[in-house]
Amino acid sequence: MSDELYDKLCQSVVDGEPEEAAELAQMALDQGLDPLDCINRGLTPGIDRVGELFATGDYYLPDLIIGGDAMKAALAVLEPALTQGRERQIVARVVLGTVQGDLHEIGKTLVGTMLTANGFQVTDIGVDKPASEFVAAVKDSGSTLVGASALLTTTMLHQQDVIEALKEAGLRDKVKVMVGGAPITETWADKIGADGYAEDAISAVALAKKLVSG
Ligand code: B1M
Repeated sequence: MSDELYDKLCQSVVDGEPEEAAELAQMALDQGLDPLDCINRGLTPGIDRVGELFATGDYYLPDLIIGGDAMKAALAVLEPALTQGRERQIVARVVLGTVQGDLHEIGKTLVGTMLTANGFQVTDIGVDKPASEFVAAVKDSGSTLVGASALLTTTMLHQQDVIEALKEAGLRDKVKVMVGGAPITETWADKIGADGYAEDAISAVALAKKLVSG
Protein backbone atom coordinates (compact mmCIF):
# COMPACT_ATOMS: atom_id res chain seq x y z
CA MET A 1 0.00 0.00 0.00
CA SER A 2 2.74 2.45 0.94
CA ASP A 3 4.72 1.55 -2.20
CA GLU A 4 1.66 2.35 -4.29
CA LEU A 5 1.37 5.76 -2.63
CA TYR A 6 5.07 6.52 -3.15
CA ASP A 7 4.63 5.62 -6.83
CA LYS A 8 1.62 7.93 -7.10
CA LEU A 9 3.54 10.76 -5.40
CA CYS A 10 6.37 10.20 -7.86
CA GLN A 11 3.98 10.25 -10.82
CA SER A 12 2.21 13.42 -9.64
CA VAL A 13 5.58 15.21 -9.83
CA VAL A 14 6.40 13.71 -13.24
CA ASP A 15 2.95 14.81 -14.47
CA GLY A 16 3.31 18.24 -12.83
CA GLU A 17 0.11 18.07 -10.76
CA PRO A 18 0.53 20.25 -7.63
CA GLU A 19 -2.98 19.68 -6.25
CA GLU A 20 -2.77 15.95 -6.63
CA ALA A 21 0.72 15.90 -5.13
CA ALA A 22 -0.49 17.82 -2.07
CA GLU A 23 -3.51 15.53 -1.66
CA LEU A 24 -1.36 12.42 -1.90
CA ALA A 25 1.09 13.85 0.63
CA GLN A 26 -1.78 14.47 3.05
CA MET A 27 -3.08 10.96 2.42
CA ALA A 28 0.37 9.56 3.20
CA LEU A 29 0.54 11.46 6.51
CA ASP A 30 -3.00 10.34 7.39
CA GLN A 31 -1.87 6.75 6.83
CA GLY A 32 1.04 7.29 9.21
CA LEU A 33 3.80 7.14 6.59
CA ASP A 34 7.14 8.75 7.39
CA PRO A 35 7.34 12.18 5.65
CA LEU A 36 11.03 11.58 4.89
CA ASP A 37 10.19 8.32 3.11
CA CYS A 38 7.58 10.20 1.08
CA ILE A 39 10.32 12.60 -0.03
CA ASN A 40 13.03 10.02 -0.64
CA ARG A 41 10.88 7.29 -2.20
CA GLY A 42 8.19 9.39 -3.92
CA LEU A 43 9.02 13.03 -4.62
CA THR A 44 12.77 12.85 -5.27
CA PRO A 45 12.59 10.00 -7.83
CA GLY A 46 9.77 12.02 -9.47
CA ILE A 47 11.74 15.26 -9.81
CA ASP A 48 14.84 13.31 -10.90
CA ARG A 49 12.74 11.75 -13.67
CA VAL A 50 11.58 15.25 -14.69
CA GLY A 51 15.23 16.29 -14.88
CA GLU A 52 16.10 13.25 -17.03
CA LEU A 53 13.20 13.93 -19.42
CA PHE A 54 14.34 17.56 -19.67
CA ALA A 55 17.92 16.49 -20.38
CA THR A 56 16.78 14.16 -23.17
CA GLY A 57 14.62 16.86 -24.76
CA ASP A 58 11.33 15.09 -24.00
CA TYR A 59 10.33 17.77 -21.48
CA TYR A 60 10.60 21.54 -21.87
CA LEU A 61 11.02 24.41 -19.41
CA PRO A 62 7.28 24.59 -18.50
CA ASP A 63 7.44 20.88 -17.56
CA LEU A 64 10.40 21.64 -15.29
CA ILE A 65 8.44 24.47 -13.68
CA ILE A 66 5.27 22.48 -13.00
CA GLY A 67 7.28 19.46 -11.83
CA GLY A 68 9.00 21.77 -9.32
CA ASP A 69 5.62 23.26 -8.34
CA ALA A 70 4.20 19.78 -7.70
CA MET A 71 7.17 18.87 -5.52
CA LYS A 72 6.87 22.15 -3.60
CA ALA A 73 3.12 21.62 -3.04
CA ALA A 74 3.72 18.18 -1.55
CA LEU A 75 6.65 19.42 0.55
CA ALA A 76 4.47 22.18 1.99
CA VAL A 77 2.23 19.44 3.38
CA LEU A 78 5.09 17.22 4.57
CA GLU A 79 7.45 19.80 6.05
CA PRO A 80 5.46 20.62 9.21
CA ALA A 81 5.44 16.92 10.01
CA LEU A 82 9.23 16.84 9.67
CA THR A 83 9.76 19.57 12.24
CA GLN A 84 6.92 18.62 14.62
CA GLY A 85 7.77 17.58 18.16
CA ARG A 86 11.51 18.12 17.79
CA GLU A 87 13.55 19.70 20.53
CA ARG A 88 13.70 23.48 20.13
CA GLN A 89 17.00 24.21 21.85
CA ILE A 90 19.16 26.16 19.40
CA VAL A 91 22.23 24.23 18.25
CA ALA A 92 23.58 27.12 16.15
CA ARG A 93 22.47 29.86 13.80
CA VAL A 94 22.88 29.32 10.10
CA VAL A 95 22.45 31.47 7.01
CA LEU A 96 21.24 29.51 4.04
CA GLY A 97 20.71 30.58 0.45
CA THR A 98 21.02 29.72 -3.22
CA VAL A 99 23.78 31.64 -4.96
CA GLN A 100 23.48 34.45 -7.47
CA GLY A 101 21.98 33.58 -10.84
CA ASP A 102 20.44 30.38 -9.55
CA LEU A 103 16.68 30.02 -9.02
CA HIS A 104 16.62 26.44 -7.71
CA GLU A 105 15.07 26.52 -4.26
CA ILE A 106 13.66 23.08 -3.47
CA GLY A 107 16.85 21.36 -2.27
CA LYS A 108 18.00 24.43 -0.34
CA THR A 109 14.62 24.69 1.38
CA LEU A 110 14.66 20.99 2.24
CA VAL A 111 18.12 21.38 3.79
CA GLY A 112 16.73 24.32 5.80
CA THR A 113 13.78 22.28 7.00
CA MET A 114 15.99 19.42 8.14
CA LEU A 115 18.36 21.81 9.90
CA THR A 116 15.40 23.47 11.65
CA ALA A 117 14.07 20.05 12.63
CA ASN A 118 17.43 19.35 14.23
CA GLY A 119 17.63 22.50 16.33
CA PHE A 120 19.37 24.98 14.03
CA GLN A 121 17.99 28.49 13.73
CA VAL A 122 17.90 29.03 9.99
CA THR A 123 17.92 32.39 8.22
CA ASP A 124 16.88 31.44 4.71
CA ILE A 125 17.78 34.35 2.44
CA GLY A 126 16.19 32.73 -0.62
CA VAL A 127 17.44 32.20 -4.15
CA ASP A 128 19.57 34.18 -6.60
CA LYS A 129 21.48 35.87 -3.79
CA PRO A 130 24.78 37.71 -4.30
CA ALA A 131 27.63 37.04 -1.88
CA SER A 132 27.06 40.41 -0.21
CA GLU A 133 23.61 39.26 0.98
CA PHE A 134 25.08 36.16 2.63
CA VAL A 135 27.54 38.42 4.45
CA ALA A 136 24.83 40.90 5.50
CA ALA A 137 22.66 38.06 6.82
CA VAL A 138 25.59 36.65 8.83
CA LYS A 139 26.10 40.06 10.45
CA ASP A 140 22.36 40.52 11.15
CA SER A 141 21.74 37.06 12.57
CA GLY A 142 25.06 36.41 14.31
CA SER A 143 25.30 33.07 12.51
CA THR A 144 28.34 30.86 12.80
CA LEU A 145 27.50 28.73 9.79
CA VAL A 146 26.75 29.57 6.15
CA GLY A 147 25.21 27.18 3.64
CA ALA A 148 25.43 28.00 -0.06
CA SER A 149 23.43 25.93 -2.52
CA ALA A 150 24.02 25.79 -6.30
CA LEU A 151 22.31 23.59 -8.88
CA LEU A 152 23.95 24.83 -12.06
CA THR A 153 27.49 24.32 -13.30
CA THR A 154 27.37 27.98 -14.33
CA THR A 155 26.47 29.24 -10.83
CA MET A 156 28.54 26.95 -8.62
CA LEU A 157 31.43 29.41 -9.07
CA HIS A 158 29.47 31.87 -6.94
CA GLN A 159 29.90 29.61 -3.92
CA GLN A 160 33.52 30.72 -4.02
CA ASP A 161 32.36 34.37 -4.13
CA VAL A 162 30.53 33.80 -0.84
CA ILE A 163 33.74 32.54 0.77
CA GLU A 164 35.76 35.45 -0.64
CA ALA A 165 33.15 37.98 0.54
CA LEU A 166 33.27 36.52 4.06
CA LYS A 167 37.06 36.88 4.00
CA GLU A 168 36.82 40.49 2.84
CA ALA A 169 34.33 41.25 5.61
CA GLY A 170 36.78 39.80 8.16
CA LEU A 171 34.31 37.04 9.06
CA ARG A 172 35.90 33.96 7.56
CA ASP A 173 37.54 32.77 10.78
CA LYS A 174 34.26 33.17 12.70
CA VAL A 175 32.02 31.31 10.25
CA LYS A 176 32.07 27.80 8.80
CA VAL A 177 30.92 27.38 5.22
CA MET A 178 29.21 24.35 3.79
CA VAL A 179 28.24 23.86 0.17
CA GLY A 180 25.88 21.55 -1.67
CA GLY A 181 23.71 21.04 -4.73
CA ALA A 182 23.57 18.54 -7.58
CA PRO A 183 26.83 19.47 -9.40
CA ILE A 184 28.86 19.95 -6.18
CA THR A 185 31.51 17.48 -5.06
CA GLU A 186 33.93 17.12 -2.18
CA THR A 187 36.75 18.03 -4.58
CA TRP A 188 34.99 21.27 -5.54
CA ALA A 189 34.36 22.13 -1.89
CA ASP A 190 38.07 21.62 -1.13
CA LYS A 191 39.12 23.61 -4.17
CA ILE A 192 37.14 26.72 -3.18
CA GLY A 193 38.12 26.47 0.48
CA ALA A 194 34.73 25.50 1.91
CA ASP A 195 34.67 23.71 5.25
CA GLY A 196 32.49 20.89 4.01
CA TYR A 197 30.21 19.42 1.37
CA ALA A 198 26.97 17.51 1.91
CA GLU A 199 25.29 15.38 -0.72
CA ASP A 200 21.75 15.59 0.64
CA ALA A 201 19.64 17.12 3.38
CA ILE A 202 20.31 14.35 5.90
CA SER A 203 24.08 14.51 5.50
CA ALA A 204 23.84 18.33 5.58
CA VAL A 205 22.53 18.06 9.15
CA ALA A 206 25.35 15.73 10.17
CA LEU A 207 27.92 18.02 8.56
CA ALA A 208 26.42 21.14 10.14
CA LYS A 209 26.56 19.52 13.59
CA LYS A 210 30.17 18.51 13.02
CA LEU A 211 31.18 21.97 11.79
CA VAL A 212 29.64 23.88 14.69
CA SER A 213 30.99 21.51 17.32
CA GLY A 214 34.59 21.51 16.19
CO1 B1M B 1 16.63 23.39 -13.48
N1 B1M B 1 18.26 22.44 -14.05
N2 B1M B 1 17.05 24.80 -14.74
N3 B1M B 1 14.93 24.06 -12.90
N4 B1M B 1 16.30 21.67 -12.62
C1 B1M B 1 18.60 21.16 -13.29
C2 B1M B 1 19.52 21.44 -12.10
C3 B1M B 1 19.29 20.30 -14.44
C4 B1M B 1 20.31 19.28 -13.92
C5 B1M B 1 18.21 19.65 -15.33
C6 B1M B 1 18.79 18.83 -16.45
O1 B1M B 1 19.23 19.37 -17.44
N5 B1M B 1 18.78 17.52 -16.32
C7 B1M B 1 19.96 21.45 -15.29
C8 B1M B 1 21.37 21.88 -14.86
C9 B1M B 1 22.43 21.48 -15.84
C10 B1M B 1 23.78 21.90 -15.34
O2 B1M B 1 24.03 22.99 -14.94
N6 B1M B 1 24.67 20.97 -15.40
C11 B1M B 1 18.95 22.57 -15.13
C12 B1M B 1 18.80 23.66 -16.03
C13 B1M B 1 19.64 23.59 -17.29
C14 B1M B 1 17.94 24.73 -15.78
C15 B1M B 1 17.73 25.99 -16.65
C16 B1M B 1 19.03 26.61 -17.19
C17 B1M B 1 16.76 25.60 -17.78
C18 B1M B 1 16.52 26.68 -18.82
O3 B1M B 1 16.12 27.77 -18.50
N7 B1M B 1 16.77 26.35 -20.06
C19 B1M B 1 17.00 26.95 -15.67
C20 B1M B 1 17.98 27.80 -14.87
C21 B1M B 1 17.25 28.85 -14.07
C22 B1M B 1 18.18 29.49 -13.05
O4 B1M B 1 18.38 28.96 -11.98
N8 B1M B 1 18.76 30.63 -13.42
C23 B1M B 1 16.35 25.95 -14.75
C24 B1M B 1 15.16 26.21 -14.08
C25 B1M B 1 14.51 25.33 -13.24
C26 B1M B 1 13.18 25.66 -12.59
C27 B1M B 1 13.21 27.05 -11.96
C28 B1M B 1 12.09 25.62 -13.64
C29 B1M B 1 12.98 24.44 -11.60
C30 B1M B 1 13.26 24.80 -10.13
C31 B1M B 1 11.99 25.18 -9.40
C32 B1M B 1 12.26 25.58 -7.99
O5 B1M B 1 13.27 25.30 -7.37
N9 B1M B 1 11.29 26.30 -7.46
C33 B1M B 1 14.04 23.46 -12.06
C34 B1M B 1 14.11 22.10 -11.64
C35 B1M B 1 12.90 21.59 -10.86
C36 B1M B 1 15.22 21.27 -11.93
C37 B1M B 1 15.44 19.79 -11.55
C38 B1M B 1 14.56 18.95 -12.47
C39 B1M B 1 15.15 19.41 -10.11
C40 B1M B 1 15.87 20.25 -9.06
C41 B1M B 1 15.28 19.90 -7.71
O6 B1M B 1 14.50 20.66 -7.14
N10 B1M B 1 15.61 18.69 -7.22
C42 B1M B 1 17.00 19.60 -11.84
C43 B1M B 1 17.39 18.20 -12.25
C44 B1M B 1 17.75 17.37 -11.03
O7 B1M B 1 18.42 17.85 -10.13
N11 B1M B 1 17.35 16.14 -11.00
C45 B1M B 1 17.29 20.76 -12.71
C46 B1M B 1 15.05 18.16 -5.95
C47 B1M B 1 15.90 18.61 -4.77
C48 B1M B 1 15.37 17.98 -3.48
O8 B1M B 1 17.21 18.15 -5.00
O9 B1M B 1 18.05 20.49 -5.48
O10 B1M B 1 19.56 18.46 -5.83
P1 B1M B 1 18.48 19.13 -5.08
O11 B1M B 1 18.93 19.24 -3.54
C49 B1M B 1 19.41 18.14 -2.83
C50 B1M B 1 20.93 18.00 -2.88
O12 B1M B 1 21.53 18.54 -4.05
C51 B1M B 1 21.39 18.64 -1.61
O13 B1M B 1 20.34 18.33 -0.70
C52 B1M B 1 19.10 18.44 -1.37
C53 B1M B 1 18.11 17.51 -0.72
O14 B1M B 1 18.52 16.17 -0.78
N12 B1M B 1 21.62 20.08 -1.53
C54 B1M B 1 22.42 20.58 -0.55
C55 B1M B 1 21.11 21.10 -2.24
N13 B1M B 1 21.56 22.27 -1.75
C56 B1M B 1 22.35 21.97 -0.71
C57 B1M B 1 23.06 22.80 0.15
C58 B1M B 1 23.83 22.21 1.16
C59 B1M B 1 23.88 20.83 1.29
C60 B1M B 1 23.18 19.99 0.46
O15 B1M B 1 24.56 22.92 2.02
C61 B1M B 1 24.45 24.29 1.99
